[in-house]
Amino acid sequence: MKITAARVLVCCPGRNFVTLLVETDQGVTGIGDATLNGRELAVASYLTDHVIPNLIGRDPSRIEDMWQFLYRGSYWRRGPVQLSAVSAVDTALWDIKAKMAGMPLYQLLGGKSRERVLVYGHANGGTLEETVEAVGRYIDMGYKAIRAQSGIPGIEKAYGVARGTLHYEPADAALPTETVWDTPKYLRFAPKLFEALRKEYGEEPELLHDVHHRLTPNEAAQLGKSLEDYRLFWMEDPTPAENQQAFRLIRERTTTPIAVGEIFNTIWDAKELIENQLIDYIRTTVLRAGGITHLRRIADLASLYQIRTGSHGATDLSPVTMGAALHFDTWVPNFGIQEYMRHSDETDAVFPHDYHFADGFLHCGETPGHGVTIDEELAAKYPYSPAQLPVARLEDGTMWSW
Ligand code: GCO
Ligand code: MG
Repeated sequence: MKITAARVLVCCPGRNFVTLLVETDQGVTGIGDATLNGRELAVASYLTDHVIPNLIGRDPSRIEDMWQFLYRGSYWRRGPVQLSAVSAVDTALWDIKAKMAGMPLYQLLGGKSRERVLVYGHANGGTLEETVEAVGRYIDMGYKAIRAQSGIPGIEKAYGVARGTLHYEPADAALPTETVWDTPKYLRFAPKLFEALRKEYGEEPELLHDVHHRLTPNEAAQLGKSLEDYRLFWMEDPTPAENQQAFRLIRERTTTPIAVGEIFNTIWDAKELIENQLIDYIRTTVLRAGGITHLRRIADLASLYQIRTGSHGATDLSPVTMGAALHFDTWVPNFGIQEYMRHSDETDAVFPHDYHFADGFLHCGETPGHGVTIDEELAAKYPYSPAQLPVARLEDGTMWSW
C-alpha cells in the first residue's frame, strides 16, 4: 500500500481550520486535523513544504515508523508547529488503517473500555449572576460537568467570557486584542462564584474552572485552598508549566485537583508533572501531542501514577480531532473527562461526523475510521480569515500570560 498524494485544506466555517487529507493507491483517504489557533498557516506550510514531499510513495500502514521519521528524524524537533503537523499525519494514518480494517478506530486500540464518554461544557457570563444562569442552562441540556468562567468586577474582557450570546471564541481579530489582568481582583472574586454555584445547584454537578496560566504558584495555592469547600472537578492551568517543579508548591498546599497540558506537545512536557504526581488530569490532545501514537504513550505513563486523561476540546480543534479523541477516550483505561465546546453549525456542516451528544455524554460512532470527513466543496466557500489570540497585560502595562 502506498500514499499517492496528500493535501492541506485551510478553511474558515466560522473559525479557521487546517485539514490534512492523505490519499492512497487503495482508494482510501485518511483525514487529520492540523489546526493551531492563530498560527494556522505556519502548520499548513510545515506540512505542504516539508512533510508532504516525504509522504509520497511511503506505506501508510507503518504508522509508528512514520511518527519516528517525522519526529526523531527531524533534527529541529518539538514545539506546537511540528507536533500539530505530525499529529495530523498520525491521525490520518490511523483513519486509513481503521478504514482498511473496516473497523471503528477504538477497535484497533484495544476495544471499548466504556460505553460513553463523559464531557464538560463551557458556561460563561459577564457577571456572577449571568454565569450562574448559564450553568443552569447547561444542566438543563443534560451536562453532568460544566466549566464556569465569569466576568470579574473591575476587569475588562475577562478570559472565557463570550461577547453577546455566541460561544466563546478568543481568536477575534487579525491582530491580538489587548486585555487587562488583575490577580487580586480575580482571587477575591473566584470563590464567590463557586459558592454561588454550589448554593444554587447543590453538590451534584461537577464544576470545572480554567485559570489559563494567570497565577504564580503561591497565588494558585491560595486559589485552590479558597475553592476546596466547593469541591471542583479540577482547577486548570493554575500557573505556566515551563517549570514543572512549580506545581510542587501548589500541590503541597491544596487538595483542589489540578489539570494541565492543553499546550503540551510531547511526553517530555509532562514527564516531571506525572512522575511526581503533581497533577490529577493530563489535558494533552490527539491534535497537539503527536496524534494517537504519542498520546497513548502519555496516557500510559500517567496511568502508572493514577493520573487520568482530560483532553482539550475547545472549538479551535476541529471535529476531526473530536472524532479521533472520542475513539481514544472510548478505549483509554485511565479516562477522566473530555472537554466539549460545541462547534458552530457551519463548522459541523463542513465536517460531517458520526459522534453524538446525549445526556451529558458523547458517543463515538461505528463508521470505519475515526468517523469524520470533510465536505470539500462546502469548505471552499469559507476562505481563510486571519485571526489571532488576544494578549494580556497587567494594569501598569506589563505583559502577562493570556
Ligand atoms: C480550554 C482552552 C481554550 C484555549 C484555546 C486557545 O481550556 O478550552 O483554554 O479555550 O484558550 O484553545 O486556542
Ligand atoms: Mg484551558
